[in-house]
Amino acid sequence: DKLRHVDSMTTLPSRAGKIPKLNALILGEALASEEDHLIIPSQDFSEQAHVSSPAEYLEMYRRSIEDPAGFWSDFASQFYWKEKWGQTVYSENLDIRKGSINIEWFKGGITNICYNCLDANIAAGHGEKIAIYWEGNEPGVDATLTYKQLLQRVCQLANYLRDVGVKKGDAVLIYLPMLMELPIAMLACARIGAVHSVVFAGFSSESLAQRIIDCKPKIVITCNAVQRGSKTIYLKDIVDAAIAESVRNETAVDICLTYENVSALKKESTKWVEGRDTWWQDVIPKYSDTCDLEWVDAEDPLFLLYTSGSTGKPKGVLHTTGGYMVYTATTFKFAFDYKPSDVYWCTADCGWITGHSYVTYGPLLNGATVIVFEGAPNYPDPGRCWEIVDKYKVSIFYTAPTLVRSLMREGNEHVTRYSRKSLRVLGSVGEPINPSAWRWFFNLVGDSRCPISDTWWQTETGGFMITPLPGAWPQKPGSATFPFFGIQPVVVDEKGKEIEGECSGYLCVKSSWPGAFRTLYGDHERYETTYFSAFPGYYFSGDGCNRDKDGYIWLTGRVDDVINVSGHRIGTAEVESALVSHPQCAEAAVVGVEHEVKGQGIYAFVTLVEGVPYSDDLRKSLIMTVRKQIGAFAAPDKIHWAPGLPKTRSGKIMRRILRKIASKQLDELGDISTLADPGVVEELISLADS
Ligand code: 6R9
Repeated sequence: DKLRHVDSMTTLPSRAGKIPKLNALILGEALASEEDHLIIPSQDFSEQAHVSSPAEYLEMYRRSIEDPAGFWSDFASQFYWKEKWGQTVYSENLDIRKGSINIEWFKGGITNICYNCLDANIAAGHGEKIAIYWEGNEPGVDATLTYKQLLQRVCQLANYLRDVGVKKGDAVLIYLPMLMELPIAMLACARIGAVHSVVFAGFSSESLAQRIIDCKPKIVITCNAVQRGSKTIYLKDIVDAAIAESVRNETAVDICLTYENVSALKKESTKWVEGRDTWWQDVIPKYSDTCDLEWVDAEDPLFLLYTSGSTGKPKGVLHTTGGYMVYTATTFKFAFDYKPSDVYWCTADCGWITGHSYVTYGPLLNGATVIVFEGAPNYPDPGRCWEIVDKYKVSIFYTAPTLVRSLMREGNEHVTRYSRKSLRVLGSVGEPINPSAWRWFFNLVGDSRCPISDTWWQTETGGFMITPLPGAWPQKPGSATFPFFGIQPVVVDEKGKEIEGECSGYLCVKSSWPGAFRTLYGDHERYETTYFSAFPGYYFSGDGCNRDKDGYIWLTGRVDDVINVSGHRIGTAEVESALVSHPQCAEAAVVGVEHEVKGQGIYAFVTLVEGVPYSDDLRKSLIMTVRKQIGAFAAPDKIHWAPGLPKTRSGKIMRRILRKIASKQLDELGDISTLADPGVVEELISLADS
């Protein structure tokens, strides 16, 4: 009976070779073997799902690979296009050996994503449906917006932006916490064809300045302050410092539009620069609540989002309009089995890609009711999430493994005192979810009733790449399972050769998909070298993975110099450059170590300037420097004093050895004979706990 859904499966042809084999017989064998712990969706769930069985998935998947143009055109046609795209639905070159990397979808199609999120849903009769339930930091502080009201708010801001001279293609920088004004600002930009660049409001003034200098926005949108948990963060002060720094770098910001977030701080105590600063509440309500659209090409830019890479300079990932729209909407619908009656909550902040694609665009394009939560998930107590779930009858709950692990430690009673019976689908994103956290999430939070969509994707991919379809797949705790429609993942070895069957290697993708990023802002060459040169012919994700005998994919984490702390990407080089900017730090090498709650923690080896003694105050001051330069979330968990670092004779730091020392796997140090001075290893080990 357990094999109910596992019908016939075959090997399929594809655009560029074979697709991974999904073999029914092997899956059958796996079911029989104890160690795989397959979790089968209930018959009730599967029967009502958009995709009910592996066979149904395969049929759609086959079409998406054999006929991507037809497949994606069908989904694109569900949206409003002022003019349809041209003859060529997509064009792509992912092979650096054949010339410049180039991806285009629906070129020539004229549309507007804000129109499709709002006006189109209102035209379809959903104007009175709740678009956003806003839940403030303090329980009991909340607000709602219907689709109609949301459109009015978006239009007022869009009219203001136009009025102050923001035009199609101009960058607008948004530095806001999770207020309704954040998605409103994003949509207002989209409405007039401006390119939003949201910076997570946990970044420091220096990180913010770096981004302002890179994208040169006409205007910065922020608020006076925000209350997160029991802490108050004065965002306007951070923006003031960032703009001052930008001005020193010949980048002026003419306008700083500041929302008065009264729940956090009184207006009078906010510092003000006359002529530059404007209170949102003083100007925006005066504008008309209807606003003409700027129709844009499918390939016109929608937004920039900075993300960490393996060098110190953040990368401005650029997404365009049409493909991103079609892709976020379609992935949202299928991966969460979304139905119009659902209430959806994604705990991510709009400062990250998850908040772009799956708080804002994907859900609103589907006409969904979305929760926007300003606060911290453990404030005032660790039951807050489930209180919110019960309050709004949340049916789809999407979060990160780090939150699951931290709540797990607080005890089950914080969960079980709430009903949670509205929940139907759970989701996970940001890092691999370890099987024990998966099981707690599934068994306790979801009462063993709700499938978990463990969605693997990246800022660069725009939307889900590898994800379960709840209702279709028997799940294995900790595996992201199979590719979404149209995605052809391949596992390659270090020479870039595709490996078949059960294996481990580097995760690449071999053809484009509508939601793919098109370039790094202002640096197409870096785009090509970072993502398309390591393994020519493929997009390289930077992640390692295993594929098991049943074809399930298991992500194993980054293989480059990026650390994933609580689902936030942090480049080791960024932290190192912050550390060495400290006057008493001569050199630094940063590695990731396993961390019980955060997934990975930041472990920094630090060499001090000659003659400077190591002290606890200095340690604190080094950590403070990183907090100040990047943000609190990037603060090292451990500073390890290193009189010398293990280097090769050519001067390269051997991070492999540092990783072993950091994780105390001293019997796995490997060959250290190639080091210029093997003695430093002993010395480092002896200083580990000092
Ligand atoms: C969406 C997002 C991307 C990196 C990615 C990978 C890790 C994300 C994951 C996952 C395992 C998952 N990652 N989701 N690893 N399973 N379900 O997080 O984007 O911030 O760009 O990070 O996060 O390492 O390469 P982004």
